[in-house]
Amino acid sequence: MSYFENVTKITYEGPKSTNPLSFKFYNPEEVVGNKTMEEHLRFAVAYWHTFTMDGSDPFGAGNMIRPWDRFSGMDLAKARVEAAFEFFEKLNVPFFCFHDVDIAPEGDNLRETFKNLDTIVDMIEDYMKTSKTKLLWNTANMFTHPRFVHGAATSSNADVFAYSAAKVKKGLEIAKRLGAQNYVFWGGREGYESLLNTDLKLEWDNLARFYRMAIDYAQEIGFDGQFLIEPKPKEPTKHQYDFDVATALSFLKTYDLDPYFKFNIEANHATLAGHTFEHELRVARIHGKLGSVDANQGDPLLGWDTDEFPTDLYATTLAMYEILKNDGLGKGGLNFDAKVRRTSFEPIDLFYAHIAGMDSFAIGLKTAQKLLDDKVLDQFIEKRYESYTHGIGLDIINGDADFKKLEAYALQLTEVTNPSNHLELIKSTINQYLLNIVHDR
Ligand code: XUL
Ligand code: CO
Repeated sequence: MSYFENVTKITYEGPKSTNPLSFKFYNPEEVVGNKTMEEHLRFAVAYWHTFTMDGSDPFGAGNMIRPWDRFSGMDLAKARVEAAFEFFEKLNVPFFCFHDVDIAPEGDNLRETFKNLDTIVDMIEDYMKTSKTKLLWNTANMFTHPRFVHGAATSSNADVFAYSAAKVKKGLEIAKRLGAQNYVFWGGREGYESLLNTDLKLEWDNLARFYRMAIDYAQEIGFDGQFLIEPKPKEPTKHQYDFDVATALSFLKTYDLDPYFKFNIEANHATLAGHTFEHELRVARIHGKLGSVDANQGDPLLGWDTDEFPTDLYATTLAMYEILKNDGLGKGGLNFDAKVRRTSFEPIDLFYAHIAGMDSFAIGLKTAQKLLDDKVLDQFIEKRYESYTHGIGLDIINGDADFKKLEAYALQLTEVTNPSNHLELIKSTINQYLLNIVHDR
């Protein structure tokens, strides 16, 4: 039985192709730098957006047409697995990601929920035996159900802390069984609404206790995937604890948890935090903490997490630049935590959207590789900080300067002259590289 019968396997047809169901730039086997595109980009389909979302928003009902919608309950969960593996195969994608509640419905109690999960995980495990698509990461949804109203690990209710621990325990067992490369923690409700009634210190301590228990249990069962924290400043919570990379890193360091985690950086979370995507990637990278990416984009005119498919070539280029500088994502990948717009409600749009995202990152990859090969940004940066390579600058770097020496040096300066940054020249150079890649010159 087929869920997408009008679609055959999507292949690379090149930039001149007019076939909407083909890749114009993503050519999995093409070598860029030292790896194939498939190895560089490690694309993943997000189960929730692609197989469970119905298009509803705070003002409108679900409107998506999905071929599995004639089913319900566990039959629906099973149909989604069948559809998912057909989709992965047709899109030729190497990875997927899910929350526990995406793959199986919750039962009347936790025991039943786990039973439902076991049934579906059995089925997924079976599919994975013959599919090339692997599990990039899984996670536990600890934000949708009303029990998480006050948070999960940071809830004021210890029963909820325990419930959350049980869900993550199960999630780690599933990760181990399915060979997940990573396990993600996104604390959608780990934060506060008001400080008037919040014991901030207790909540932070509890979050650290929770992470410690997760590390211990992963070690106990021999799960060797990478733990990832996905920062987000707000939404649904007014103030989320894992606000951005810098905040989450300081939390991890305070509790001596930093050796066990890297970050899963989401583009739209970065912009919600008032940063660029590349800022978050850079901060994670320079601390050796760039683990994985939720590849999407926001809308500058809307102030929330719109989770659009990434099509901004400037953003994908600068993101891939950071990833190449990081020598790749290791166990991580580019997960399309992205949804089709409510107005794109036909099943075929799921393919169009992923193709758009994959082609956009392929262009970003090729452009970034060329920028690196030609040392374009490196040269600008080298020149800009040149004053630290000799004289007083080198003394500062080498620890051979103190305030007294610097004062003496400053006093004998007759004038301080600064060179221009030439930022517009840099931007137009990047445009030139982008257009040359797109036109294959
Ligand atoms: C929410 C979000 C999540 C995480 C996984 O903004 O990004 O889907 O990626 O829980
Ligand atoms: Co995400």
